[in-house]
Amino acid sequence: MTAQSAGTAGLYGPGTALVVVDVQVDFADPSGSLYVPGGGDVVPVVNEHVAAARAAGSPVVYTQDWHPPHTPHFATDGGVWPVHCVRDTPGAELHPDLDVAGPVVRKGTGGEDGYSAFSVRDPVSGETSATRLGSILAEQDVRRIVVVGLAGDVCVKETVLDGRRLGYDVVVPLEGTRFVEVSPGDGERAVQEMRAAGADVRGAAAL
Ligand code: VGL
Ligand code: ZN
Repeated sequence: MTAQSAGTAGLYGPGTALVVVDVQVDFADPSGSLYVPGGGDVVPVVNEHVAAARAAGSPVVYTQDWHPPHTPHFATDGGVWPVHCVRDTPGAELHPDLDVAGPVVRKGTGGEDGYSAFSVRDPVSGETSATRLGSILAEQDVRRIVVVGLAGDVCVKETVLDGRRLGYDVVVPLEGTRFVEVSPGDGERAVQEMRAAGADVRGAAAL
């Protein structure tokens, strides 16, 4: 293994899935409306994980933040985030260089907050509902997930915490994520929270 290559050795096999979170133009491209610093750098790393997962027979599942033009998720409608990943717009597309080799689970489609890949939450009523991810993983007898993508301190973190709550073993290779750090220290705190929840967080955070 060279210094640049992803730490994929021994990571994948039947029973383990790769979950690629929100590698989308608005997060990964510097022109994106919610750019995660260095976000585009994860694309070649994630592609290495996709190749390793496929070679070892691991399912690969992608998520896509997919918001209506108006949602309480957006600051313009009372929420906290700049408008991003509006359905059917270029910013919502998966990164053009990402290797897509599995189902894409869209989240937030009904105006909910869709932080975790497993569940969405109505920001008004607080009601949560499951995405398709859990059933896709169950169909393939997945017990362990490797989570990469954007942003490490938002949707990756919530996916990891939800995965642990649901009883999955969870591995987070930090080379495959970047942090948006709305507040300084969010990245480091996210790493601590994921570890405290029992996730196997590997490598060094790009912070
Ligand atoms: C995300 C903020 C708002 C993410 C999604 O994918 O990390 N962050 N919506
Ligand atoms: Zn969003």
